[in-house]
Amino acid sequence: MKNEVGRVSSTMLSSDESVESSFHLGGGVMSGQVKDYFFKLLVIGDVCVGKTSFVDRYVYNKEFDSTYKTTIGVDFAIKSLKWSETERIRLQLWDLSGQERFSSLTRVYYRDAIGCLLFFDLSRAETFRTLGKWKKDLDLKVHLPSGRVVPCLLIANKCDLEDRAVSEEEIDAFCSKHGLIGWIETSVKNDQNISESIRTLLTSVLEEVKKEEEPLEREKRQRNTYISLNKEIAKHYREQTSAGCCSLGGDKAEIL
Ligand SMILES: Nc1nc2c(ncn2[C@@H]2O[C@H](COP(=O)(O)OP(=O)(O)OP(=O)(O)O)[C@@H](O)[C@H]2O)c(=O)[nH]1
Ligand SMILES: [Mg+2]
Repeated sequence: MKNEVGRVSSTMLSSDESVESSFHLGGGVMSGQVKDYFFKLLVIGDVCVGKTSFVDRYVYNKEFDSTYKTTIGVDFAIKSLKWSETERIRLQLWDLSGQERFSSLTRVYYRDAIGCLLFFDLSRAETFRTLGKWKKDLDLKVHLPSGRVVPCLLIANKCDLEDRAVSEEEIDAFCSKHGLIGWIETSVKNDQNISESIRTLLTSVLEEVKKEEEPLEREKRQRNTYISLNKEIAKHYREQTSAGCCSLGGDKAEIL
């Protein structure tokens, strides 16, 4: 499977419309036999929890690097993947800085997002305690077109480290209380559960998108049935009229 990848510099963010115009985010678009989905996913959480390392590993297959370089504002990366024989997903991953000083910009960064990876560092309890604040901010500022919250998966990163500061029970409780789709342990260092996390989130995102597409598809089907029924009725009246046994005129039948 060949995936297309690329990075867009955060300096381009000043014109965030330029990103939107090249991506019609959300529902699928048919190109030939393949349906293309364009999804914007957010990668959020405190500083130094491993968000950029995760994106670098997933998108560029980069070797793990233990040096820490904080993200300024936001960085984004794109990747295209074959989901099934008939579906392709084009992903935009928005890797946000965990620094407090950028929190006023999250409304702009979150716009049109359709899924979220919420990160914490399993070895630092303080990064777990701030998760409620991140989730609240997310739910306040972005929704699916239906008004539902965007699917959010909790990433418990750095599971390679010996000292765990948070128990599984606490993580479970957080997920049920805050309506997350679930949580998954990852280690960017050991390349553990990286693409599995994305796949888990995308499965939920696709479910949501298909739910949203359903009423539109139903309406289209009903409209087509209605049109073909009308054609049948019109044909019937035309036949009756030309046989001279119907009181309705040909014009009237055509209007139907
Ligand atoms: N042991 C271990 N270290 C990790 C793992 N993932 C990331 N790190 C290290 O954690 C540090 C922070 O990683 P980043 O990916 O830059 O963190 P970030 O969340 O993007 O931080 P900000 O951009 O400041 O918000 C780096 O030194 C990484 O090498 C992991 O799975 N295990
Ligand atoms: Mg970063």
